[in-house]
Amino acid sequence: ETQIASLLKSSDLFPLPQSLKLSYGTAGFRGDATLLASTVHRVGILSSLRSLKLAPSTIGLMITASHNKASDNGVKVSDPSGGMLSQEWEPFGDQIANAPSPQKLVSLIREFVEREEISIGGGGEGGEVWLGRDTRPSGEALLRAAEIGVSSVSGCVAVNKGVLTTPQLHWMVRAKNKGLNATEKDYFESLTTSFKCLIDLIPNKLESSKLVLDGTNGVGGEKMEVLKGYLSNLDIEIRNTGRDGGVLNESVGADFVQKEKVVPLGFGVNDVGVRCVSFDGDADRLVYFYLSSGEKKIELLDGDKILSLFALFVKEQLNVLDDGCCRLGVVQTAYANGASTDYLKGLGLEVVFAKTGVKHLHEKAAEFDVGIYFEANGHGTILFSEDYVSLLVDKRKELSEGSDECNAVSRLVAVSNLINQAVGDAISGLLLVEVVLRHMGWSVQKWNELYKDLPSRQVKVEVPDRTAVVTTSEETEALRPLGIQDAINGEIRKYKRGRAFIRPSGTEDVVRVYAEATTQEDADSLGDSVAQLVK
Ligand code: 16G
Ligand code: ZN
Repeated sequence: ETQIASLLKSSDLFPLPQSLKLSYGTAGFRGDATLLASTVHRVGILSSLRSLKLAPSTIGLMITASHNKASDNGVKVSDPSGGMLSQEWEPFGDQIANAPSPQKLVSLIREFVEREEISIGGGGEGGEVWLGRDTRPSGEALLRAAEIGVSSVSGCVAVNKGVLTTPQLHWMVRAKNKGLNATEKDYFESLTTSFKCLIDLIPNKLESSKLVLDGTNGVGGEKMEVLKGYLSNLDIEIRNTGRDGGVLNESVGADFVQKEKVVPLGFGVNDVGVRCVSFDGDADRLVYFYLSSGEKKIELLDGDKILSLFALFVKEQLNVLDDGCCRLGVVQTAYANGASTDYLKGLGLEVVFAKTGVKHLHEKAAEFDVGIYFEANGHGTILFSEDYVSLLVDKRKELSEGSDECNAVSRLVAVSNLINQAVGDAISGLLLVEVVLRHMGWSVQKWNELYKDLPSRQVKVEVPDRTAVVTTSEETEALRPLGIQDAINGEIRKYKRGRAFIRPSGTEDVVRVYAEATTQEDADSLGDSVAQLVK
């Protein structure tokens, strides 16, 4: 009963704003920051319950709205593995976030606690929630709301980890639950150690050229500056750090660069030919680019191209080992450029497709010994199964130091330590791209030539009810409205190498159309005619 009183008391502090209707979408809850205190407070409560349910374990709670505008914010939860909150708990998240009154909220919590058999304050293990936030001005107050929510569940403590990238928090939560060193410093040290190891293993090291980072005026640029202090082997200039008056995500960052295909603010004619990279607002996405002429238009190296580079490198190491027993797989979404899929299949790789949203790709990649996944927008990582890593570590003991096989094994083990095993991470992704380019002796231009993207077009269509569109699990075909897929197929057939699909957005009230063909005119025209079918 004191528990109920405590929940009621803390919920009274955070009334639900009128007309707020939220759903825990592909990226947690997001919205205008001024409306989110009650949501974040309630997600604090949810995180405590999750921690108690899985006791003893630590849960992560991240306050960020990623690539969205600076005045927005959001909240998402990391499970003990460092992965996204289990989908089974999302409906409960929706229910409590929308509960109209503290009384209703408490009764929903009571019901849930009973059903899930969560023991609160029963002398068992306590709960622990680690909190992080990006650099948004609203973050500090929202973090305070989360802390109050977490501690209103008896036996649970909130630990404020301050400003972090999303992948840093996920990494720390994962490490903590594995009983490993789990501070931010440990994160930087783990990355730098494996990066240096990979650089040392490069056979013919050439002088490397400068890399320029667009930090999107957010947390990623700030953290890269810290990391720079640990590294002697990386020539990097960091722009858009947020200190020079720039606004978070405003005409800068990975989302802007990937969607608009133009240079971010702070880049221009002096950068022609230079290797550049953009992070998003919470540094879980990266895309590379370069200017080929003095204009604003860029050559984009998106998630698909990063995936291809990684796949090539991993495959090269596996070939040295002649390791037929390693199941290497790649996971893409329907948005992957058709040319990238052809390229990967041409390498002899197994390519599978997942629904849009990191959790779906992650799940499929985890089925392989080594699973590489990327969304075209730049979110992705490489997952190594624990069994496969121990097999490698054992194997290394039998190999003679300095042999090709030994080096290949060492590279794979170092990659598994460098690349974030919890979620896509712009910082570790950047370090791996830099290693692989140096290993291959490639410029960014040379890397771009792996394959040529097919021209594509994306259209969003506003509809009265986007849930009327239902797709297959890979989102490549529409099952509803009835007959629409036949009509889409009819349009596709009119174009050489035509491909198109529709899907309801998970983050906006629209239906998205993607179209691809051999020329930009054809891709545009296919996109427009499919959009007409949706209207
Ligand atoms: C979210 C997803 C992202 C996906 C995007 C699609 C996470 C962490 N983020 O931002 O992966 O590409 O949604 O948005 O899962 P849409 O459904 O509106 O097209
Ligand atoms: Zn992000």
